[in-house]
This record gives sequence, C-alpha cells and structure tokens, in this order.
Amino acid sequence: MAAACSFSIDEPGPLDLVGQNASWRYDDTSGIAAAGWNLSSFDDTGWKEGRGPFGWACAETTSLFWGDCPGPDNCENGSVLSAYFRHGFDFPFGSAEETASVDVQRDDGIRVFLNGSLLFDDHVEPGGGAVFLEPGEPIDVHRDIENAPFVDGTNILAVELVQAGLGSQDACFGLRLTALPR
Ligand SMILES: [Ca+2]
Repeated sequence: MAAACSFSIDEPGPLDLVGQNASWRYDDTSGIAAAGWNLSSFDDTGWKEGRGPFGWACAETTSLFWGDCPGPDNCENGSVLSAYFRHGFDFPFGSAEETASVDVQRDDGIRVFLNGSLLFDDHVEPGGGAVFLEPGEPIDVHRDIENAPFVDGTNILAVELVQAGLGSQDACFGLRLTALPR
C-alpha cells in the first residue's frame, strides 16, 4: 500500500536580518564622518561596540556620549551633531534585489546606507543636518524599500544619526530589518 504523501508549498515569509537589540560598531565622539565610513570596506574595528537601541533620554540600551555633553543642559563647544553606526549581517539567500522592510527609531534625523548606497533618509535636510522633531512627533518610522541592494554573503548597514542642533535634549537610534522576498 502506497504511503500517503502530502506536501504544501508555503509562500516565503519575511526574512529576519537585523534585530532591535543587534550589536553595532559606533562612533559618537568625533561628529565627523570618517572617509568611506559607510562603505563595506571600511575598517570599524577601532569604533565602540554596543547593542541597540542607542541614545540618551530615550529608554536606550546603550547610552551615547554625544560629544562634550554630559547632560542636556551642559552642551559647550565640541558637541557633535552626528553619530555613526555600522552593522554587518549575513544574507544567505543569494544576491538578489529584495524589498527591505525597515523599522527605525530616529531622533532627530537619520540616513541609512546598505552596502554603501543610500537606502533612505528621514527628517534630514539634503546633505545637511536634521529637522527639529516637534514635541509629540513620533520617533518611529517604517519604510519598505523595493529593490534594496542586498549582496550574497556579508552585508553592511551604515547609519548616520543627526541632531537638529547642538544641545539636543534627547537622541534615539534603533533599527530592525527584514527582507520581503519577491
Ligand atoms: Ca534630539
């Protein structure tokens, strides 16, 4: 008697790539983008390391130093506007252009790069600083980016978190990434 045989073909679901509490390399002290900081080839081993989310006054897991500001009421010269983050993850599904589904917390503005290409930005002036977050304005942003430039093997996310002005009383960065297969 032939064995009963049944199977089903499931639609592929979202692929979890980077979790909210992932470990990142980060530079929160220089305020200056190092040459090639957002490229896959950049050596970030000299940067600090910590788990997300990052920030201050933001229920963060890892507190940002944020320049010479020991607190929101004591920001003098040398404070910085930008902090930089890098995270590598494996994309074991072959080189493919998929839809990247990104949930970020950003205060004030953010630029997100994937393998050196700008994936998206939010709440920043073109080529410049961030736009002030109004009181009560959400810090959570969701974006779906079609044809994201994933590559086979190791991929590098690089993020610039930007404040709208020196002495900002809070800073937040968190990120979760999934891919939606076609
Ligand atoms: Ca802020």
